[in-house]
Amino acid sequence: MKVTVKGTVIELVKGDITCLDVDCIVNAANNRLRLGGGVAGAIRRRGGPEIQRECDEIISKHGEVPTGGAVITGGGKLKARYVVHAVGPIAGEGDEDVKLRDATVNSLRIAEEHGVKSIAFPAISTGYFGLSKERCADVMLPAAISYVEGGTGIERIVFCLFDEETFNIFKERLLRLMEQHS
Ligand code: AR6
Repeated sequence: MKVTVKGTVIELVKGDITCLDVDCIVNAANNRLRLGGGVAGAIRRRGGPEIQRECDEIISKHGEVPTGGAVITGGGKLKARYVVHAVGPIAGEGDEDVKLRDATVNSLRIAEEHGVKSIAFPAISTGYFGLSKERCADVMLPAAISYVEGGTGIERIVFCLFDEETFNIFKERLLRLMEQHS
């Protein structure tokens, strides 16, 4: 499913984010940038050890990444040239919506600063971090739309959802947002 907002395509796809042909993919990261399971595990396996090495370098120079923050590394052996590591909230820690919105917007911002034209997000915080998929869609989709409405050089924003259930939740939310929009 695809919609266009102010010239930028916002697209929903189902599948494995590490297989996408985009300039940049977003990792659902933790504060210490340790590539664990879920999306991070897939990135580690498919992208090779270079990505973790770059993450370790960032941590040793700048310390932990705050929740809601995002940093960027190369894409190692992935098709994507860059990986943005966005730290989403853990369910129950408080201010989850604000932190998830910040993680989304900060990812778009740092990607744009690196000249990225196409970027793919997973449903951040909805795996190991335990946030509901509905809540994630309610935060990430409006955050991306309002970022685009502010004007951007990014041409394509993909939400890559791992399963049918998550895809359908995002689709329903995006359709509703577009109705409000028109
Ligand atoms: N492509 C797209 N989506 C995926 C993929 C994939 N290859 N694999 C899983 N998902 P998670 P979080 C979905 O756990 O909740 C890690 O250990 C998954 O079904 O990756 O933010 C990190 O190192 C879920 O809907 O991220 C962190 O410590 C969504 O992606 C921590 O987990 C996010 O699941 C981050 O937890």
